[in-house]
Amino acid sequence: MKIADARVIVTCPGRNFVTLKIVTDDGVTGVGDATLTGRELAVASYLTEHVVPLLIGREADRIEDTWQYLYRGAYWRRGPVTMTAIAAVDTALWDIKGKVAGLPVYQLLGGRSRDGVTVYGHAQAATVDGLLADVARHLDLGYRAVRVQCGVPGVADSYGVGRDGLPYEPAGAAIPAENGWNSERYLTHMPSVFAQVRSEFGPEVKLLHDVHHRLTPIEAARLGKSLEPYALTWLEDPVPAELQEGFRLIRQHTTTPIAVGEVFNSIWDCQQLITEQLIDYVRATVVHAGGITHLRRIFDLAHLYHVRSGSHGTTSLSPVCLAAALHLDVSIPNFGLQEYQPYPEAADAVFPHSYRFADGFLHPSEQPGLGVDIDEELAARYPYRPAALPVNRLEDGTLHDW
Ligand code: GCO
Ligand code: MG
Repeated sequence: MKIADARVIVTCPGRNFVTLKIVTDDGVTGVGDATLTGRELAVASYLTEHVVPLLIGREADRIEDTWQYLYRGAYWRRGPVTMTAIAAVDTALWDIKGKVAGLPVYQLLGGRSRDGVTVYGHAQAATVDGLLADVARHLDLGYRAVRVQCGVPGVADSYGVGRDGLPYEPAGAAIPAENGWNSERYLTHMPSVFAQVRSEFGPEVKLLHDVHHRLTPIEAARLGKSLEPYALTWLEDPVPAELQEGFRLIRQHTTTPIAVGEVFNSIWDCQQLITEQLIDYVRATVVHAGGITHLRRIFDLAHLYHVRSGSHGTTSLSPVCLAAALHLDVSIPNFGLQEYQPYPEAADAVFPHSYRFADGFLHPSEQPGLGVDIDEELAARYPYRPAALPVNRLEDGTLHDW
């Protein structure tokens, strides 16, 4: 069974998604997500110009060998563009292998380790009252875990808070929007927010919070310590993670669990974080961390060190990535949580899928393969629109992490 065709499909049903579709010589198709928000066309071109020509004529069942060929064979290793492209190929080949075997991909990964995948939703509002209402709404929908983001008085653009209560996952114009930030106001405000959420909803619900890379290690340590009474499930991306040893300082000061990794693209981005037990959850995803093959390697390493998975899963990744993530989530021994932000209708229609949400859990598809596809005709009705993530500045104009 050889690869006969591979094509890259770019579509924008609400936001830009890049999809690789591989077709074998006996007509089996597989899909892989290749979306890298704000840099979509770089991956599309990497795939079209440099990867697709290498795929044609290769054995479709040689997943590991193809992974090594694209990773080692490029000489230039790692990086988000390369690893997202490799992820798309890898994911599509797992999809094909599942279809050929007549099994959902999670069966090829060893079968179920649990009944369902616990997901967390995004509760958010500009004010604490609005936030309490949004947490209540999520609990009514069945969520057992919620990420809590709240506006900060005196800060124009707090991370994670959508305007007019709309879901927050910004990618606006081609030129990035400029947000404003003040860490001191944020550090002062957040403990009172969590105090109110806990006192309103009690100890059962899992509460999470995303700092979105905005603090220094000592500031993050202060935040973690001040939130200890509210028993967070995790504090996410407290600092930018290039400096892995920086997490040691946070660890020395607080027992608030730490999650990190949505921007990681290889096991080398988190090797020290994991082996020195500096984090509790690793948030790498299928699409940005080299596909099912490489992400499983990361989760296996994490398992040895009591680190659990907590994969990124917003609407900035396509339903193809989510479908693939669920097969891993349900099969690995050290699953923690899966992020989930429901897609707008147009995106759901472009990517027909059979995973489903019920009672706070997502359930992977039972169809052979990943159980997700792309409707190419419908996709063509939503042409690519350049859209960038925001940038962030301090009050004196200094560029800060967004
Ligand atoms: C999260 C993330 C996202 C990212 C976004 C970038 O935890 O959900 O931080 O919201 O900002 O996916 O495109
Ligand atoms: Mg995040």
